Amino acid sequence: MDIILTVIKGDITKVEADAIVNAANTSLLGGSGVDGAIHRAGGKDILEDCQKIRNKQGKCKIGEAVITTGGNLPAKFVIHAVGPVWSNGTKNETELLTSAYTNSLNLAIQNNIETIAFPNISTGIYKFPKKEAAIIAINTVNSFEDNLNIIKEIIFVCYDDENYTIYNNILKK
Ligand code: AR6
Repeated sequence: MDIILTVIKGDITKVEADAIVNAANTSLLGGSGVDGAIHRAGGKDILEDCQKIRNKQGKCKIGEAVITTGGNLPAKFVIHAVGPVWSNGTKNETELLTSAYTNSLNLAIQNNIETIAFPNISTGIYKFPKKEAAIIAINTVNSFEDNLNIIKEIIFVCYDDENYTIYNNILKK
């Protein structure tokens, strides 16, 4: 069955999906941008889960992802994915951003998540060029194979107008 792809403009902390994805950093202990917004809106249970994960496995590597409760958010889970910092394409940024999306989707399947919402990972503070990041995000989810047919809908949540326009233009084609 095909996965439905949706693009919306808005604040991901308000999205009623089974899981929302956080653009986290390797510390998993919060930050600014969407990470700050998720921890603020979701409350202390999210940070507590992150701390437990830190105690068990240490930091989260770039391109990897971990899952916690959604705390007070409408979403049941938060998947914390760590995207790469843009360094002019010299540090495997494309592969690492692809992995951040793929590992998030794999965690979704493992947790029976049917609807998952992504922010535009790495395109804020981490300065990944927005158009390239959108192409990577869309190609990665389009080529992702969910043989168990668990994921029903993937929502791209764009916060800024520029990303929203870019996503709509790519998906129109
Ligand atoms: N809902 C949806 N998208 C948002 C929201 C929101 N509430 N707030 C911002 N965005 P960024 P990064 C968009 O900087 O580039 C943090 O400090 C924003 O417009 O949040 O991956 C972490 O702890 C942009 O398009 O994440 C890391 O240290 C996108 O989310 C670092 O920033 C990602 O921007 C990660 O940097």
